[in-house]
Amino acid sequence: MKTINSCTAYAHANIALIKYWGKFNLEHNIPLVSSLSLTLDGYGTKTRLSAIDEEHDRFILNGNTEIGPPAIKVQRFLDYVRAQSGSTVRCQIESFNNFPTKSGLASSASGFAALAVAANSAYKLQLDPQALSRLARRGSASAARSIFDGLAILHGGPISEQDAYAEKIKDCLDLSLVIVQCADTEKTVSSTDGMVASAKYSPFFPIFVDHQPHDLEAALYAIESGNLSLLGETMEFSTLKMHSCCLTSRPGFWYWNPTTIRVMDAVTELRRQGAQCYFTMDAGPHVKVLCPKSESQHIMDSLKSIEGIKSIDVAGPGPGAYIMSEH
Ligand code: 2P0
Repeated sequence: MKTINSCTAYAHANIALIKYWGKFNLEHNIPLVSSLSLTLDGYGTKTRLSAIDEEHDRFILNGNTEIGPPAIKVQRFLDYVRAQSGSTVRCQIESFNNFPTKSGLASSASGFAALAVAANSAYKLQLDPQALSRLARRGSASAARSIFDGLAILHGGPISEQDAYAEKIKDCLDLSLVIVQCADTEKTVSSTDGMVASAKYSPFFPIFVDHQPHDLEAALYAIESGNLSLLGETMEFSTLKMHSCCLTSRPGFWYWNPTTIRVMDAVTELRRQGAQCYFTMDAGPHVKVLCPKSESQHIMDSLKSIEGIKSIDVAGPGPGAYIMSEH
């Protein structure tokens, strides 16, 4: 039996500008569409992994020992790591998010990216960034993108497991996301359940999938040519198509609340007045507003008094996942 070292890793959350929604392969967690994201500074997960002499792994999230689905997901992920490494050592995983968990702020992205980096070191898998991204994807597809700093594209579609990884995209845009928290409760429909239901029931889902290559191409062209308005408009189109699939599932479901709508309204009005700002929402009620860094303070000041907002903050591009200590 091979032993393992302890390891602490850190990863930042990312927000999809062009959304992943739907699975090509549920078992290997291969997304049905490619997606594009921005890894954020300031929103992260710190994860410490250490060996324990027990029958099962122990997952402690924000100080609470998890049982049920989150613990099972982590255990399954580590079973895969152990199968790759030839080790049978069980471990304790202690994770801390510095932002709300399971609310649509991408905690599973930072969580599984940090866990992948820690497990790669502890179980001595010696994975390169592309393989690390593939490993993180098995935990949560969005986690594959948090391995990298700034903008990243995650490849999806009817592709092999080997081809389903993320890679970094270079950019010259000085982007910020104003993060508007519109609730302090956990979401009721998980992302996985939401996307599986959308694919099964929504008549709009095939349209979302059909449009994805064009949306990605437009976003990549916008990034390359420094065209923020094209990037922002394409981003809004992507999120509205994703949420249309949720609304038209059977039964329909929605991640938004009245505050979400008020913020969307305000962003649209600010744009009418000449500001460069665009909204996107994930599997939760929060609104993330894309804007140039130079306008982020003005956007934040203009939105902060909207009824129902729990907090508002600005995030810029953040670093990729990294090891903090190996003992
Ligand atoms: C994304 N989301 O591209 C999309 C947009 C939420 C909305 O990826 O099933 O936790 O574990 O692979 O990555 C959130 O879902 O889902 C997500 P699984 P994940 O960011």
